[in-house]
Amino acid sequence: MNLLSIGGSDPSSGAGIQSDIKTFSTFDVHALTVITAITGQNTSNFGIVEPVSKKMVENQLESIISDFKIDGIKIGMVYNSEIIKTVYQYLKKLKIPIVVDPVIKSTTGGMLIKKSAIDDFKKFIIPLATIITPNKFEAEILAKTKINSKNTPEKIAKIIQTMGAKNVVITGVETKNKEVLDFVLEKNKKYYITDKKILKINRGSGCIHSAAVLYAIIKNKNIKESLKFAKKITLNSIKNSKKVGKGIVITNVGIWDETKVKLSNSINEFTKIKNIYKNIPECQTNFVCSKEKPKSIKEIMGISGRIVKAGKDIVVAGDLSYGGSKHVATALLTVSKKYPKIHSAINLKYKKETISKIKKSKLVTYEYDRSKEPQDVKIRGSTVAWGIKTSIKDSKKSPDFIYHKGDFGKEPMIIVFGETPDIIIKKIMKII
Ligand code: PXL
Repeated sequence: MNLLSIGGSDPSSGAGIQSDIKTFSTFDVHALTVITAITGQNTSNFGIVEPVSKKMVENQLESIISDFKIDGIKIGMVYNSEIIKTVYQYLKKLKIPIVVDPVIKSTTGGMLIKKSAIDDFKKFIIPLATIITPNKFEAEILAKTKINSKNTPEKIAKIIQTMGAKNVVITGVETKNKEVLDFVLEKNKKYYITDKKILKINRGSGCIHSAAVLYAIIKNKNIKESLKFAKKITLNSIKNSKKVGKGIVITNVGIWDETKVKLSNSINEFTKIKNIYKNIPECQTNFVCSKEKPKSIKEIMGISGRIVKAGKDIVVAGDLSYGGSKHVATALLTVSKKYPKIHSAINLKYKKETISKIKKSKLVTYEYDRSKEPQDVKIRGSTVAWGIKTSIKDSKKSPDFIYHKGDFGKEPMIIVFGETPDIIIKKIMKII
């Protein structure tokens, strides 16, 4: 896959073209670049901007378009009207997804577009956008209107959509106690995307967000999924940001692990299920996900602590790591040896009501009896593997659920299995 980033050079690699090369590479995508301007800047100061000549921008576009199959394009810094019109001339003919990140000012205060070019940006660049990703400040400048109770995010997004962008997301439109909200306006849909707030002034989060949105769209995710994906990646990059220079920290996408992202999203969804604390067993819950064909529990990601109940609240204690779970990971490992498509599992409290819903659901369920555990299995401590193996020994279909009713001093348990963590969430919703 080839993704093209059109934007400015940032020698500190915190933002701009250099940041996009890092982000695309993390996703194992070939990054193509067209540099529209050179900036002199670091983690403290923004120096000067030298726009690249029309001829040179044209020659870069020509070189790339004539050679590569381009799957998607991100437009970042386009400094002046001449560059804007040149980019438009080349892109208007292309029928591929384009993400427009309408950057106006850097975190360190440098202007990334000339004031005189903003009208042409609206006229030529915004209509190219499959999705445009302004932050609150940028949206207000583009719409020439401050967001407040009268001029709602929807109204501002509508103004920007009317300029020709198919979809609009205004990031950080509202900040709550512990959360940041993005407002999204699709063609016939509007909604908010919420995630945790991280208080860290950083460089590069906007660039990472728009680059990740483009990647997700190319991977056939819909707009909502793409934005959720990008928000997770961005949040993580802020968490992992590093103080590489003397000034503010630079975001760091790090090594991207799809297993981790999927599991982390589903754990988040799990914790939001109403009254889910009632389904957490005394020994607490782990939620795991494996790579292809795991050979041991070291290749299965789980929570190094557990999902624990604290009164009616749910707390995720610990980090996601390979080898983070022993019991649930062993259950998954055992199932995946016979059914390699199963990559995820979670344990839930054994409740009679849940079992009767499981039985009514007609999903595939197996049971084992812990009182029949052989002595040597108990001594070796391999009771989970034994139980799971016993329950699926003669099975023909992969399990949705496996449960046991416990034994003296052993808590009964239900384990839910699925191809992916989000499928597990769907199964849980059917049985609780
Ligand atoms: O983050 C926006 C951005 C985009 N492009 C370049 C930048 C910045 C911010 O500093 O320098 C070149």
